[in-house]
Amino acid sequence: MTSQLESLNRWVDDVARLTQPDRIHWCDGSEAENRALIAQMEADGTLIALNPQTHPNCWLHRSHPSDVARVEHLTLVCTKEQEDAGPNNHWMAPAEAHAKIDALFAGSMKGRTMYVIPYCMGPIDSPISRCGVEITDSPYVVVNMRIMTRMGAPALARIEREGTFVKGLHSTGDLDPDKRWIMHFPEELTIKSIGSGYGGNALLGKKCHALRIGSWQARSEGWLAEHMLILGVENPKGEKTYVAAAFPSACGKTNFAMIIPPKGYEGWEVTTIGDDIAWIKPDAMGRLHAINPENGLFGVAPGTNEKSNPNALATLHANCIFTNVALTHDGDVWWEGLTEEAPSHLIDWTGKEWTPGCGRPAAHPNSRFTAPASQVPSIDPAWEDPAGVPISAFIVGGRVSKAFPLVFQSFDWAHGVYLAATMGSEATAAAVGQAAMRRDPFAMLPFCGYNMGDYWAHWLSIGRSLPEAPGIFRVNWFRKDENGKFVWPGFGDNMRALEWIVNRVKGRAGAVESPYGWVPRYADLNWKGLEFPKAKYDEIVKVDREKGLAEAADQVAHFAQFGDKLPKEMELERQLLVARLERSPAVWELVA
Ligand code: TSX
Ligand code: MN
Repeated sequence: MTSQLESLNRWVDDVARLTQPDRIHWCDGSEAENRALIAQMEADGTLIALNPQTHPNCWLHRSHPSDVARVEHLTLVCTKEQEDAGPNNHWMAPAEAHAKIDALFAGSMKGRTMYVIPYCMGPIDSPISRCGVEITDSPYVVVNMRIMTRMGAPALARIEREGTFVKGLHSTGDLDPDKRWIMHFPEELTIKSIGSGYGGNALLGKKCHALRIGSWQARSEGWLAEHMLILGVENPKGEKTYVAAAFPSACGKTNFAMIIPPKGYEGWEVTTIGDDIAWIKPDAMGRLHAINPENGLFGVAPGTNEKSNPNALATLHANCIFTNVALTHDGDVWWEGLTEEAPSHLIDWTGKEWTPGCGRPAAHPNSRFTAPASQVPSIDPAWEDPAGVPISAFIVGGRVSKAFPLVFQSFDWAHGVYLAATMGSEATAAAVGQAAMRRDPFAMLPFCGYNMGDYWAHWLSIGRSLPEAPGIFRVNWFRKDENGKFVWPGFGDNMRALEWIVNRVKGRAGAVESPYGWVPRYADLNWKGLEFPKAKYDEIVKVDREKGLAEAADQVAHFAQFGDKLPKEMELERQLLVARLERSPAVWELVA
């Protein structure tokens, strides 16, 4: 088979000449094709069938033990000018990068089949969606791409119609960590990845296309490609509000995307549009509309359980691929945190016998599930709406044990961009005293395909263009008391912060001005169904002046990295925070 599109055929020919596969297979995305690939992988041991009674059409894959995560030091952005990649990216000149990686691609598919995967990021009929073609020699990548993207014939038809697509070339190579590269050429809309079969390195539609190349395209075309979940909140009156939220890793982003309203919230509903990536574009009226460019979840398994995320668990009953989790004797899967007590015997993620207390984790800490988004019980009816959903608020957050209140609203758009540009999580190291912040601006540090200073300027510019900009909020579910215990119950009860956020943007919730931003008073939150006295609330809202000043001082070095790419507004917002803190009491507290 070949395509109607000359440029696509030529590229496929060039790649085949370089990599020398035995066969070329153009993926049509059909059920029959998927079944044949799975049968082949089951036969050669790449996939292990799970129990068809409890997990129909589900498979376990064990990766090479040295190939279990993204590799940031080998992930490059290769722009003509190094300054365009910025201090937030590893950089190599494009000519040198192509030469280096093409040498590794030479003959890398000998004896193997080369798969050509046309895919669409986002609903096939959405003007916000963008297409790509991934060439890979990994059938595991093909079956994962079929869950994670709209893959096959409809995507190819759109590519032929539009004439443009992002080129992604992937080869498993010999999995030698010293011959592993994930290279991005945003100016050529090209990705090249070799030496890893792991999701983030090999499923090129996700982080590589939808975020790194996507953010580059978004900047030049006037939209946003963000590392954000999208959810809908419907109140008992049937009024629906959509928000997008960015959190660094280990903050429970997928859990928040599928939050179940707690006791006291009868008649409320939260629905899920996406759990990882949002493509957001102003419509003709200047309202921001968002789509989820993905078609599935590629979620971290450990910690997922009936309490933390019942919706995710229910998603995993069928048609899923599990990577690097443990296997039970009856063909079921298990991971740390799934149940309080581990089964008495398991096969661990490397295929070895495992018993509780043997000193090794049964599932790899970064083990994953690949699951169709359509199976999420809370999936929003509009999740495939080609127009996207209107975004009323942005939420950003981090994992901080002191200093930052549970929830607060920025004073304006530029202050909101500043709150997101300085967000991060406390480094959990045992270091005593001052906890250092590991900053992850907009949760985009590993995923922004260009200079982060330019990215903040792009956010400022988008805000200026909007007649009614969404509110920007910062949250922190992780404040601890003097004994190191979490004060806020989190999980479903985060709904209380979410309701306040929704009401704020509708202009019907109160707040007071704190040094950090607008904070809800105790009476501004809905406490129905939860015993949470005001004294406890005061603990997670109060602002310690010295901690705040230390935080603001720590931001100086963070900003300095970006030199003259740093928008003036960022440093001015930092100085305004310092000024507010210097005039506040040693401990700023709510009066009412
Ligand atoms: O995902 C989390 N969220 C967001 C949920 C919508 N987690 C899990 C850790 C991140 C992967 C949380 N952990 C959250 C949270 O809001 N909060 C906490 C901290 C916490 C942990 C245990 C308790 C309370 C708070 N203990 C009891 O509830 C008994
Ligand atoms: Mn992510």
